[in-house]
Amino acid sequence: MIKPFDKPIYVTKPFLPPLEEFSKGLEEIWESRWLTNNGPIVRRFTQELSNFFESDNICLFNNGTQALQIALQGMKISGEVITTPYTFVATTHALFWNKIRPVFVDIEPNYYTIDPEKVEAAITPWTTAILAVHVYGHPCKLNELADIASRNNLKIIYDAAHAFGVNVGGKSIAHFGDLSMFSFHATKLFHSMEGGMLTFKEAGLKGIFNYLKNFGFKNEVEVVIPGTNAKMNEMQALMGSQVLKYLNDLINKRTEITDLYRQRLKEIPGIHLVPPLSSVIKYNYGYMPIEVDEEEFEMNRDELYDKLKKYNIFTRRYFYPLICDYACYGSVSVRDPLTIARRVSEKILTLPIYDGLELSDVETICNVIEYLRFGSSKS
Ligand code: T4K
Repeated sequence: MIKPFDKPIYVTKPFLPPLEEFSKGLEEIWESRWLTNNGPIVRRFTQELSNFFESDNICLFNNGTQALQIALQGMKISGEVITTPYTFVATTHALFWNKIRPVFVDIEPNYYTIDPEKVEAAITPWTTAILAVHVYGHPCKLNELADIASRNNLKIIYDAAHAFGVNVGGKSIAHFGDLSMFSFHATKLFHSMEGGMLTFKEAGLKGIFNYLKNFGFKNEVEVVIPGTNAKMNEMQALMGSQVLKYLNDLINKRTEITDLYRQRLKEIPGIHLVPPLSSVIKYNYGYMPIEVDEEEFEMNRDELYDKLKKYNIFTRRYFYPLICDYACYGSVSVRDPLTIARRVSEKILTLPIYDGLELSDVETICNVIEYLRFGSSKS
């Protein structure tokens, strides 16, 4: 029997900059007494991200969900949108809040992103866009989706909530499709406590998004759109700006963790890893998904999930259940059998990964998984 961890090991733990650094930043806020409404730190952070993404077409928000809702509204997306059921609920909620009908289609089995062939088959005269997700930061099949969109005059919107720092062919993932949404939530590799960002092709959208996130105010006396309140505040921007400086360190640490997990877990029957990504992809190591095969592991995913808790290891079943199986989407008719998405969602488990996770902790987590498979004889 392996000794359980003394303290809970969660699926993630946010990185925090050194307290002295953050306090220094807080002094600036105390000095200015500017807390929100496009303050100096939000403006500075916007510029830093603009430099990072080499684009002026970016807009910051209080969270990723509102960013996506506003994106769909600002782009006037309507009717039906083809999307994936294998994601976090917020992806579909953003459609619902815009009165758009989600059309769920299957994913591909290796990286769990939307299957372009299924997208093409689901197009109807009411389809206006594809809402695809770079799930776990794995890039979608970008060329295939671009081709389908251009042949059918559809917009491509990427939910890139997990994909900050991912590059494809030397280009940021933000530069693919018509628009991408990034989440800066505390549980993400890169975060601003809460926060979100849109990057987009059409420069004209920036003004619309700025109106939509600030009640539609053009000036003190003119409201041009019935907007909402989705502004990032100064504290969020301060956190984001400071975390950005550590991004490479964070990715490097997660690379080491992933390498160790892969090396240890590949030997365990019934634990399946995501195949190596193409060499043109610079990955961010945001998540550590594994598939648990009940027959080979001699235990199903849920049993493993529960047993790991006894060792104080709190994994997550991102993403189970499928979105279309939540009661609130029960009335959405789904034509695609979603064979792969269903299979993956029954087997998936995301393991703890964050910069503060020691390699010795990763060893222990792997020892526990190995012990649960083989029993005492192997450990
Ligand atoms: N699209 C996709 C594909 C997304 O994954 C998300 C968000 C969105 C859109 C929407 O973006 P945002 O509006 O959130 O910006 C978490 C996050 O809340 C959510 O942002 C994220 N996806 C989703 C995948 O995961 P929960 O409900 O699983 O989080 P929670 O609170 O259970 O946290 C997970 C673990 O992290 C905890 O067990 C402990 C640790 N933790 C968490 C927080 C909040 C900490 O150590 N410190 C913390 O402050 O949804």
